[in-house]
Amino acid sequence: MDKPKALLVAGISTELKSLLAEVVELVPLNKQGDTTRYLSEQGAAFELVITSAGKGCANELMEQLPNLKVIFNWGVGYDKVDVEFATSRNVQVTNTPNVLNECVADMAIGMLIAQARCIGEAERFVRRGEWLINPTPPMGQKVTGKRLGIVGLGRIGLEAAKRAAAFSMQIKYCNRNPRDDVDYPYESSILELAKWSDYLLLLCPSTPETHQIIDRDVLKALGPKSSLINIARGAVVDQKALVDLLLSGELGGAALDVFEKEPEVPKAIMDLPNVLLLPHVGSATFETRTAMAQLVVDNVRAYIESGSLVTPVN
Ligand code: 8YV
Repeated sequence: MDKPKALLVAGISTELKSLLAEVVELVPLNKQGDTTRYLSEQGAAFELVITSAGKGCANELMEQLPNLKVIFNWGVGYDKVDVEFATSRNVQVTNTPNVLNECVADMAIGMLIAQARCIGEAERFVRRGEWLINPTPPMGQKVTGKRLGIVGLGRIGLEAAKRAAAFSMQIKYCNRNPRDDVDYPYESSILELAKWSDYLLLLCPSTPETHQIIDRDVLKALGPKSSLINIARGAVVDQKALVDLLLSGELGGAALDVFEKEPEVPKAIMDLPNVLLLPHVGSATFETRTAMAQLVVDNVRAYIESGSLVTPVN
């Protein structure tokens, strides 16, 4: 039997490509010349779209695929897919939850410690040869026993809290609603949580409700002795305010894995020693990316074989 065609609209790993090739005929949109023309001629041939969390699937693209049935998203976050719009067109969306919880939580704590203890800056100090002429390397802030505020205590947040507890950190969290399955104190106001926190860790999804939920007031409340750790999405933070307050010293520091317009990083903070900058690598381990790839393929296979999905979003 012929393999169904799947339109690939984002950059994905070689591993995911070869796993997908076993179940579908993968057609990369960016290799089809004039995409508008291609889609107007061939768009009706695709029921399946493969994409990444970073790229998603624009509404205009969905409109050019009249027979689209499923968008398979390589990533847990699906903020680049308008799920309501997809649902209105009877398009299902899948994501890759759970398999990345541990690695993202590891990285969140790694970022927190790296920023607090100036690991990046100290490493650059050695590489620059500065240690040879300067006997005082950068000095950081203590982590053990400090106050960690978590914005978004979901599946990844719970893993991060578990790790932070092993560092004897005091933990509070803010969610839409308190959880009834944890003992960590709940704080309904992000502003109050920021005031209390030495480190404010963002792990909430990017939705219209969380857009720039970390605004100038929250960042000011966090203050000059505390730091923001963002491994969620750039859109959750008012990036302009973040840059202003880091430059003025009204915010103590930041560890950032995500940005408003990735891969663009604000030039003004590039050289700040109290800022850790990463290229969206929260889930980037061989093990986790393999598990994410496998889950995409499991969804595709289930759909082809039985019309069902393993991890549907809508
Ligand atoms: C991406 C992420 O999935 O899962 C998410 O939501 O942000 C990342 O893990 C990864 O870059 C592959 O698209």
